[in-house]
Amino acid sequence: MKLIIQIPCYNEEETLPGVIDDLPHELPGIDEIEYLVIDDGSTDGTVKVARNIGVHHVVSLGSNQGCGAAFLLGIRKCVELGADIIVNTDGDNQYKGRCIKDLIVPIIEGKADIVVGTRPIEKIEHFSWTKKKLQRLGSLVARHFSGTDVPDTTSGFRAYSSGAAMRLHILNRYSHTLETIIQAGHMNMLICHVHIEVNPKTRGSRLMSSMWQYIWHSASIILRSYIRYRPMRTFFYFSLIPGLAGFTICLRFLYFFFITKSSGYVQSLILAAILIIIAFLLIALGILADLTGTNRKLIEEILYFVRRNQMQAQNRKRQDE
Ligand SMILES: Nc1nc2c(ncn2[C@@H]2O[C@H](COP(=O)(O)OP(=O)(O)O)[C@@H](O)[C@H]2O)c(=O)[nH]1
Ligand SMILES: [Mg+2]
Repeated sequence: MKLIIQIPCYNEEETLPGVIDDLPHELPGIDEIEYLVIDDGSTDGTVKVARNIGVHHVVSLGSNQGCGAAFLLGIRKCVELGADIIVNTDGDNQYKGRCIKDLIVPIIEGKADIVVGTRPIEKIEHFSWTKKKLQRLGSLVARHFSGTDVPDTTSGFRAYSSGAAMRLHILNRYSHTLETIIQAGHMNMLICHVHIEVNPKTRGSRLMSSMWQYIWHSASIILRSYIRYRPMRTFFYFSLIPGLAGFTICLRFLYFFFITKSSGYVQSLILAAILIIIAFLLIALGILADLTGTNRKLIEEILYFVRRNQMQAQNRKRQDE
């Protein structure tokens, strides 16, 4: 079995040597371990440092495209390089490399497609009270929308089987953590979690520079990912707001019209009609999105088979050499 540990990096020249130093060189059940650094348009010496400290592979996005884009390039490259298991960790030395041995066990045993490292959030001293509560709330919402029971959905310390890596797509550039959990949940992948430890803070989070930016990004990722997988249900829920309001106003009009024999309230009848039309339009949008979603699922399936065939051809070529 081949394990590739990937590290998306944006200006991590200072902390990268510590990350690599901490990574395992051998692990039970693993024949080969390699490291891959994904340079996300770093302007410091990240690439040079990575090459000097013996990182096996360095790929570059060319310009800064965000952690989500870097993660996606990484998993595609790992599959191309013949990885059976891919571990993703941060370039800021946030996660302890020694926990990788626990992270990969459920995949080696065939019990999971994705294993998420659960941080001891309440015990992390450098996390503020607000950050701890936000992480808990984010995880609660993401668990609900993904239908999974992952306690720490924003942890970037994870192991993926090559099968899971071939199926996943990251459409947002900002972060991969929430989108992959929601996708994996709706694709019925086996997701489990193990407890991990974290290192003391090396620098502040760059992904969470402000609380409002974090909430905005996370909410939009969760909502957009959910709409992609459950469009009919989402638009139906949206339609309930104007639908119920329109229906109530309509009842009020009918009450006055038939019971009190009042001929007024035409404005409210117009408002009710507009709200009910909006509700029907939202349902129609849901049906259209659902039909588009069916096509997307077929395309995902085709892409998976293309990637799998490519991987098998590459593995055969490697064995022949
Ligand atoms: N902030 C940020 N991180 C990036 C970017 N591209 C890749 N990364 C890497 O993504 C990982 C996670 O970023 P980090 O700031 O540690 O986020 P946090 O762990 O969620 O607080 C690090 O290894 C970064 O080097 C980017 O555009 N912005
Ligand atoms: Mg980090």
